[in-house]
Amino acid sequence: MRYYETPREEIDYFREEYEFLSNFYPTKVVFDGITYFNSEAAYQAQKCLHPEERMRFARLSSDEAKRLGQKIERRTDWDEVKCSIMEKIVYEKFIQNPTLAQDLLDTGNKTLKEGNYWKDLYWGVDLKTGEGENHLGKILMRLRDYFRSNGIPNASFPCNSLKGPFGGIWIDDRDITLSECECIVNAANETLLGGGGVDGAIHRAAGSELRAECATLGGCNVGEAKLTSGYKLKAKYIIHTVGPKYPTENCQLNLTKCYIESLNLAKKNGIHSITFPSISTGKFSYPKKEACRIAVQTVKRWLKENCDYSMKVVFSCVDPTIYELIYSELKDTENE
Ligand code: AR6
Repeated sequence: MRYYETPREEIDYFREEYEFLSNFYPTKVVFDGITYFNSEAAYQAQKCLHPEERMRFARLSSDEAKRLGQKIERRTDWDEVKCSIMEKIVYEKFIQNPTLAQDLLDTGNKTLKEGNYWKDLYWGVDLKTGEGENHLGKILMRLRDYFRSNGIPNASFPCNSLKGPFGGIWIDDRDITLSECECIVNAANETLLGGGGVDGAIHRAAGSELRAECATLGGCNVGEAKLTSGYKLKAKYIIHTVGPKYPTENCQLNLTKCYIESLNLAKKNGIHSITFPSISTGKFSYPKKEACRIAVQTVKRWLKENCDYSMKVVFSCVDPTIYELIYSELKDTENE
């Protein structure tokens, strides 16, 4: 009888209901400041000799990522570090997706093996012979034990952590209304009574009480900021700032002011975590590259000048172009 024909109390084929155990399973995972569409892409990206190349993996399917991983120039210590990197990524995948962590726990005490036909005897086992080191299965079983003893921890997802890969600054590709920070910033207009874009999304998610409070504030000038409650949002507060239209007189200065005034107002109110949208880059047509440069440089300068105050800053970038621009600006200025 061949190995795969014997009845076994184990899960040795990561497909169908057990596909979530595979790194090819399509679920977002944030790793080292980059959001990937699957853990395979996150893993392959870590092979890069030049870290700035990791972004190339961010939007790839698992197959595409695997292929690109075979082509890029590889870091020299890869063989020594790959197993511990894999463990970290798989851990992040599960804690960032707690329903998957629960599914992992539900596999009970069954042995987990990545059975395959493609002769990967390192991460899995050969489905015909049962031979292989099964490192992925071992990682999964270790995590399962860990979750069983300690519960499923809160995600160390950027939004819950005060430490970021860029000195306290994080990038998030989700809608700003989902932010778990204490405060989100709204790219509003001078009336503060709502509008389209991110403003519309925030008003919709916060509910009508927000508009009622905004109506008492007497509007807001370009480059200034005002605080309200967050109402139905997870965020306790909203800071409304009005970005400049492009092109207008002093638009660069006014865009800089939006970030500074928002951060000052947050600090004044004892806020320690804040999520920004990319102010003025939508309806107000500010060129994205320049706006992202201003955003990153201004925030970094403010954090430096206020280093006695703990503040986590998240850039919410639903637009992939903005995401990439903010990321490269952060990377380029990493050592400044
Ligand atoms: N989460 C995060 N970012 C978002 C979201 C969201 N839900 N929705 C859009 N963005 P815009 P502005 C991004 O037009 O240019 C309003 O009508 C979007 O991809 O919202 O400052 C106000 O009432 C873009 O990169 O703001 C004002 O009249 C960025 O947010 C005017 O628009 C800003 O786009 C303000 O224009």
